[in-house]
Amino acid sequence: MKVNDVTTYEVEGRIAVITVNSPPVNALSNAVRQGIAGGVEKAIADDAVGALVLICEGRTFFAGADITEFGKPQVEPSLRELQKIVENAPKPVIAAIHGTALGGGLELALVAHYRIAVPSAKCGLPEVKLGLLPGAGGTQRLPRIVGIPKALEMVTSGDPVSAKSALEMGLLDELAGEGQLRADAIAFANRVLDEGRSLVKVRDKTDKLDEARARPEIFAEFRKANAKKFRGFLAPEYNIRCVEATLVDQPFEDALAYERSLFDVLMQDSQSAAQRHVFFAERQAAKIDGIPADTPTLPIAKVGVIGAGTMGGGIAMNFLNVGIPVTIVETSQAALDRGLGIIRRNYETTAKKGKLSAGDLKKRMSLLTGSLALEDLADADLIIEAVFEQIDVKKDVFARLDAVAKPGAILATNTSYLDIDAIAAATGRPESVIGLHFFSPANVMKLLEVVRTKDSAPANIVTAMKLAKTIGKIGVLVGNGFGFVGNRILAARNTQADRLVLEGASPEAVDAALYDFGFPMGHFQMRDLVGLDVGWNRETTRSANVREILNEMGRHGQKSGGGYYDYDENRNRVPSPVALQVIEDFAKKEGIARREVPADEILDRILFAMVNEGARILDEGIASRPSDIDIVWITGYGWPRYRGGPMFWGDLQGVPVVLEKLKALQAAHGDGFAPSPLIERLAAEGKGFKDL
Ligand code: 3H9
Repeated sequence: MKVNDVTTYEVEGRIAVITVNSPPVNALSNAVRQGIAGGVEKAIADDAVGALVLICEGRTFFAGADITEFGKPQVEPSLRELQKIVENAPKPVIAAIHGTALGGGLELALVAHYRIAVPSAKCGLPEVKLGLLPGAGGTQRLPRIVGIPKALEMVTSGDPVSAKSALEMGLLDELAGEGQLRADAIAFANRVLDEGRSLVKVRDKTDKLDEARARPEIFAEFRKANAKKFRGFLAPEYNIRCVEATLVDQPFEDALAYERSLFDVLMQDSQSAAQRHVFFAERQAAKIDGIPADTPTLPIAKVGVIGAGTMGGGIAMNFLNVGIPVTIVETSQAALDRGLGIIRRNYETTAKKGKLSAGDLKKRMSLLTGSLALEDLADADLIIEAVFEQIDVKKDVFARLDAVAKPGAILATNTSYLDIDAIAAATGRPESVIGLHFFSPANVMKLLEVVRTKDSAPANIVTAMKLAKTIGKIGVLVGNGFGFVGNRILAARNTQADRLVLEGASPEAVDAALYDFGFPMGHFQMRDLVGLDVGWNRETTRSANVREILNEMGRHGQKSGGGYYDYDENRNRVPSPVALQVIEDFAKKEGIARREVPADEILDRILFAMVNEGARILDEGIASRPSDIDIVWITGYGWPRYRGGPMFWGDLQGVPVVLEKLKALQAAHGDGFAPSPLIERLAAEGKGFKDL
C-alpha cells in the first residue's frame, strides 16, 4: 500500500518493507522523510510486524539530504527527527543499500540497527565537497564504527568506500547478493528476529574511539599532513573538529548539538554556497541548449590523433584508458617513437605507484598504434589534430584529412586560440569539424572545451559532449572565438598581470595575491611552469614585451633555470634580479612610471577584469551560461572551488559593485576596464549573473 506518492508499505510475514521511489537519486526531500516516518510508525503500530526493512527503488539508496531544498522551509519531520523515530523504534530496522548511500542517506542508515548492501554499493559522507559537514550525526556515529583515523579520512575527502571495505570496517553487517537485495534483507531481518538480536544503537559504541583517546595527537598530525590539500577551505577543519568532539566527555546529545552548530555556520558561509553552486553547475554544463534531447549520438569505436607531442600523447591516453583504440600519426619515426615512449613511461609511472595493474598497462598499450601515414586514419570515427598552433599548419592538416577521413567522421582540432571556422573551411565538410580543447596535461586535467562552429552538426556536438563524460572529463560547450572561454579570460588576466609588473608590482607580489585568493599557484609561476616559449616564435620576435625579451635571453621558465623567477637545480623558486631588471628597463622604455602597487589593487584589477571579460563572452554567446564560465575556470585554471568561479564571485560582490569598481578602474587605468554592456544592463535591472 501507498504511504504517500514516493513511499510504499508492504508486510511479508513478520517483516514490514518500506520502499522509497523518488527519482533521480532518492534525496531525502520533505516527501521522502514524511513517507519513511509514516511507514515506520505504521510498522511500529502493527503487532504482526517484528522488524522493518528500509529500501529504495531506482538507481540508488538515499543520496543525501535534498540539496535543492536547502534554505527553503522544511516540513516535519526534519532529518534529525526522522532519525530519532528510526533509532528509537522498538523493533529492529534494517537499511538495505544499493547504489550510493551518501550524506544524510548514510546518516539515516547509521541510525538503523543493522545495514546490509549489495556488493556494488558504496557508502560515504560527501558533505565536505559541498562545503558542509555531515550534520545529522555522521561525524559522531561514523567514528564509533570505523575508528577515528578512517573517519577523518572519509569525512574530509568525502570519497565513498566500497561495500566490501564497508563490510570489513563494520559499517555494514552483511552483503546481499547482487540483484536480490530485497529478498536478502528480508531474510536477514528474519534471522535477527530468530536469533533475538538486540537493537544495536551506534551511539552506544565507544570501543573504536579508544585508540585515538590514547593518541590524541593524531588530529594535529592529520591537519599537518593535509594542510596543502585543505588550504583555504573551511569545511575540512570543521569536519575534523566534530570528529575530535567524539572524544569529549559529554552526553551524545551535546555532541550532536555541537555538530549541528558547526553545520549551521558552514551552511551560512559563502564557501558552501559556492561549492553547492559548482555541484549544480557541473551538471548543468552537460546540458545542451538548442539541440533536441533525442539527437542520436555517433558510435566512437576508433580514434585518430595527429601529433605525438605532449598534447597528442595526453589526448590519446584518455581514450586508451577507457578501452578505445587509438592510432597516433606523426611526421617522423623519431617523433613517433618519442611520443609512444612517453605514453608508455607515463603508464609505467602509474603502475609503479600501484594505481595500474601490469595487465591493464599491457592492455592499454596494445590499443595504441603508431603511424607515419595519415591514410591510416581512414577508418577512425573521430580524429583529433594536435599539431603546431599555427593556422596555416592546421588548415593544411585539415585539407589533407578531408581527403582521407571516412564520411561522417568527426574532425576535431585541439587549437587553444585559433578560428575553427577558418580551419573548417579548409575541408569540404565543415559540419564535421569541431573543437576539442584539452588542457595540459591532457590525461589529467578535467576540463574539455567542446567548441561548436557555425556549421558543426548537432549530432557531432552531442557526441563530443557525451564522449567527454566517457573519458571522465567535464565537457563545456563553447562558441568559436579567440581563446574560446578559458584562454580569453586568461588573456584578460595576462594583460593586467603584465601591466601591473610594469607599473611596479613585483611578479612575487602578483603571484602572492592570486595564491592567497586561493589559486594553486600565481600567474608568473604558472607561466614559468608552462614555459614562456610556448607560442613564442623565434623568427618573428621583436623584444615587444617582457616575455619576448626573457625568451630572447633564453629565459624560458623553470626548464631553463629562469623566467620571471630564478630556479635552482631542484626547481626551487627565488626572485630574479635579472628578470626584475628587464621589467624595469622595459617600463622605462615605455615611459611607464613605477610606484608601490597595493595588494588589493593587484587583486581588484585582475579579478574585475576577468569578470568583465566573462560578461562580454556571455553577451557574445561564446558561453551559454555564467555557470559554464565558472566550471571552465575551476576545472581548467585552478580558480578556487570555494569561491565558485569568476561569475559566481561577481554575483557575490554584487553586480552594482562590479559596475562601480569597473568604472573606477576605467577612470584610473583606461578603457580596458570599460564595463561590458551586460553588466550595465544587469545593474540597471537589479539582476545578477545568476538570473541569466
Ligand atoms: C547532506 O546530506 C546534509 C546532511 O549531512 C545533513 C542534513 C541535516 N539533492 O550526479 P548525477 C540530482 S548534503 C538533490 O548526474 P550520477 C543532480 O542534481 C548531501 N538533487 O547522477 C542531478 O539532477 P539533474 C550529501 C540531487 O548517477 C540528478 O540528481 N549528498 C542530489 O552521476 C542526477 O545526479 C551528496 O552530496 C541531492 N543530494 O551520480 C550527494 N544528488 O538530473 C550528491 C544528486 O536535474 N550527489 N542530485 O541534473 C552525488 O554525488 C551524485 O549525484 C550521485 C549520483 C553519486 C548520487
